[in-house]
Amino acid sequence: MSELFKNLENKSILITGHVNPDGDALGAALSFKLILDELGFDSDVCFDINGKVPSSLDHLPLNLISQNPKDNYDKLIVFDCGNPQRLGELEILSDTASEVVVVDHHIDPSFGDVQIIDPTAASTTQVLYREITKQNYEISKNIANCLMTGLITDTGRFQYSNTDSEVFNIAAALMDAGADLTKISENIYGSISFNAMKLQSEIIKRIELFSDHSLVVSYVFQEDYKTYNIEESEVDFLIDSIRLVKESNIALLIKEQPDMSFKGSLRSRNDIDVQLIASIFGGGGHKAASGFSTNNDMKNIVNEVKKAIELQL
Ligand SMILES: [Mn+2]
Repeated sequence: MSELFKNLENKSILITGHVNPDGDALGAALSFKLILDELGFDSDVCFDINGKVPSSLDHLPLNLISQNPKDNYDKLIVFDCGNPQRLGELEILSDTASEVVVVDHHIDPSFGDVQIIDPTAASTTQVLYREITKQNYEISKNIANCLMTGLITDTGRFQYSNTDSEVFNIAAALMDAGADLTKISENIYGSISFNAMKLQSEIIKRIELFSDHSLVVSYVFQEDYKTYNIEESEVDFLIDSIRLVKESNIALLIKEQPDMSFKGSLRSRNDIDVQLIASIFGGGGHKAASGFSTNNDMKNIVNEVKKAIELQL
């Protein structure tokens, strides 16, 4: 029996994942919520979310997310989250719970009484899928859509180097279970609002190429959200536009925050490990995709990233 399905009786259960959850964290948490509902176990799903979930993920059953978690839970089931700080405001609940189960594909998660972890897996939904099949649990169409969302987003539509034959086998099984690949892909990658498209052209105008480091950088400022009347949660796709530059291997998008600090998104398409680069700012993620927050200024961020690239050349 999968560890994930043990000790669920008579427990108050919180299902959660990293702050500002992406398609993988949401897909894993919501599919597991649907399973617990079907099995008749009570649970809450809650995340620390600044603002809104991006509309590119609104095909997921976001209505299952509760806004107000209880003060404490017996058990936390945490998806796609490498350390307790990444739970944001919910971190306290991982201290008070008597059991924390972590299901993840980040390298070496630093917490969890039970860890179901495979850093070689492409997505957390892939790790979760294996546990579900161990259980011989039949996957419904809704669950298949949630699991597929994590698979699509964390493999960049089955294109990143983490895409292996197991990923396609799981995707095929999810299609058999009714997952709507076309609808999910359209919502995630083919539905950019007009304003966001205009903002994209501005971000592309600002792009800089540092040839010596095969690095492209662009910037999003607070002012842009006003000018283009767009939510901050709607600009995550911009990193995918700038990373297309042929002369670059590393892409960096620097986003100004309301408190004048900055967030950085990093992508790599060669052996350079952007998790190592993000870690100099206290951030993290994966080898090919990572992020960080910092109070450093923009010039300093670019310089630090260049230095970190040099160390890996
Ligand atoms: Mn993930």
